[in-house]
Amino acid sequence: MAKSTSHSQTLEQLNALLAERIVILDGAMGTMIQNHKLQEEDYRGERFKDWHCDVKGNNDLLVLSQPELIKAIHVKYLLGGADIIETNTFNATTIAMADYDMQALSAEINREGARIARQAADEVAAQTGNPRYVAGVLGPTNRTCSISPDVNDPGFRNISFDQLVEAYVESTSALIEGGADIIMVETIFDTLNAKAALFAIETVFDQIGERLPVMISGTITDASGRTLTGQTTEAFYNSLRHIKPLSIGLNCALESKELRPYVEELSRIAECYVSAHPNAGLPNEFGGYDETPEEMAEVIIQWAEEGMLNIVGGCCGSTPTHISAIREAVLRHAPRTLPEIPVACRLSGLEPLTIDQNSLFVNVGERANVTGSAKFLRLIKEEKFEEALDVVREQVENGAQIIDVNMDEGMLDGAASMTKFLNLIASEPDISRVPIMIDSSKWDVIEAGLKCVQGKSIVNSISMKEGEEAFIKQATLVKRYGAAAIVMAFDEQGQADTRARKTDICTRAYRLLVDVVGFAPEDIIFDPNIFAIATGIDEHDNYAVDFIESIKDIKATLPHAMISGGVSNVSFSFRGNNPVREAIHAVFLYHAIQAGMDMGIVNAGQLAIYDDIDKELKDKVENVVLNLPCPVADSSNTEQLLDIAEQYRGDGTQVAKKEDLAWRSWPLMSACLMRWLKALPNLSTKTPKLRVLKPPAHLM
Ligand code: THG
Repeated sequence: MAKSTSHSQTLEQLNALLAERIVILDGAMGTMIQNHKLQEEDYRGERFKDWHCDVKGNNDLLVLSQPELIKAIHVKYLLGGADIIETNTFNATTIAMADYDMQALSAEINREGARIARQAADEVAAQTGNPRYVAGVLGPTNRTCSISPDVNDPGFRNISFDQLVEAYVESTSALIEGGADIIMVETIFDTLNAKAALFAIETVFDQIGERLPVMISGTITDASGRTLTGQTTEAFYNSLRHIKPLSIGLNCALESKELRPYVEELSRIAECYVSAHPNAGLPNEFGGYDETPEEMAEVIIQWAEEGMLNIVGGCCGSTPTHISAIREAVLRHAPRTLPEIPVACRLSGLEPLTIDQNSLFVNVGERANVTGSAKFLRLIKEEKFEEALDVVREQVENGAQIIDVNMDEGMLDGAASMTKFLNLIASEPDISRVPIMIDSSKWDVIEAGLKCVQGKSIVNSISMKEGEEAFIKQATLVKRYGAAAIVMAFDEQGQADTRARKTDICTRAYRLLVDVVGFAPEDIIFDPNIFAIATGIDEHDNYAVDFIESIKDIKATLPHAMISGGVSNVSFSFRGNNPVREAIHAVFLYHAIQAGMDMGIVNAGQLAIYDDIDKELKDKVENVVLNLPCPVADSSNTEQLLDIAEQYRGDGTQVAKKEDLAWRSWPLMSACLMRWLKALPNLSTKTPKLRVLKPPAHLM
């Protein structure tokens, strides 16, 4: 029986119900099926009596072989007071069905599972006069996209993002065909699997030209409060918010008592409704669950009293009696009111990273870049991944809050290298606690990267260099993968170099992103291009000023958009002289941050402090960065800086003008820089006065 109401009407009804009271979800299917003590032949039924392998335990198959039994369980939950029932399709993806060699039945099981639930819901709705809803369930599958099944090979995966998407597209379409009102992604162990499910759901919504409400429910697997793949509750939410779910919640694993702090956390941070469906206690020695309906209701009533809940039901071990008791207990309490959550860029690795107006400058570590670090390139080429990971770890230890990863080098297979390295990073919790910035000028490399990260990452970068159509297409995908994006000030004419061009291009990109793509403005990070200054070419003299001035324009006119840039670019003309480069970075950042720069790709741990820079050096650098009139007749700021640059080089052979070598006391003079300096070949002390250096194109 097909429903007569449209999906948008259903959503309206559901929203009205959620505004009015706590909504009741059903309980466990497995426990109810177990009570029937079904045998192999019961699972097979008539249709599968000759199936070539055992199917006992394939509970989802029962929608085909024992449809009446499954429908009767749904009816019990509905009569017990469930407003929403979940389809019996937890393991019905092609991936999980492969255990029984039944992958070809996946679509049919999902469709029938939804149809049976729909019939039950509509019949009870007609009897009782209040509407009931069907949540089409997508389970986690039996494979994890973020974890290697082989302890000796942490970069290995036995399932890919694309395979998951394909399976979830099939399940989702079938659930909707069968009559589901809601799509529910539940018991999420691995957020990357869930991101694939959301990607698939969006793909199907696109195909059918309609959207259904989406419920998301994760699983905290231990008392430390993390998912199986190591995310905290907030990091988990940040990874999945992009689909604008109807609700976010937690289910399974912990008993209700232990689940509480995490439901409370979601209740505090989520702008959508919050759900919980805990187990009826922990499994006993026989695998059963002992918490009585009264015991379970007693814990849950406290959550309701404190206004934490919008949707509540039960997971393993719960029965219609549990659901009735919970309903009885919570209905006296008002539902949680949706909080006003301030707009902010909310990223995550294993842990959340929120960037808002009050945030300090965010450091993005630049060293995991094959074009930006000779050492990193060598390590990747030689497949010395342990050492390459050490480079990244060192960045995080030195204060990088995000890690930029770039594999754009002619000799490398960019997509394969990106995949390999991000998979390796995923198994290093001390690195993967921070969000990843996927850096490539090639879209296929970016997309390969997006398929490896469970957190909310940043794409670096997209732009209008190939026109609006390609830009819109890429931005739509970035949104679907749930990432923020760096948008370069780059259009069909090329990279913007003046303040006016920078501001104009960013404004045009912003309007397309926000108005056409529906991109969240707080997920837009503009990079108005940091180019090298003091190169000896007059046209380059105002580059830093143009960048800084454009920040002010963008911040004043494009709400919530942020600003980033590759800071080390600005000092390319002083390559080989790190102390001077660091001074240029410090002065540049001092002014750019004041203008509103939110984050930058930097050599974390080697950032000098503006106030600590030797006065003479600082003045000359300031003249260069701000393109001030040169105080010396017949000279230039660049020449003036070059004049003193050598005495700051710091290779030990130069005679410093002053005994106190300011840079030596800089906090940035870390062991790693000292090593780097020692490794330098003996550079000639006779540096030509004016070096005209062009920064390599790939770094600009
Ligand atoms: N904007 C955006 N992304 C970017 C850039 C940008 N990504 C790449 C680059 N520019 C930012 N990253 C770096 C990394 C390293 C250096 C500069 C920018 C660098 N490296 C030393 C050098 O080349 O002298 C490396 C020396 C070595 O150790 O081998 O300066 O602008 N969105």
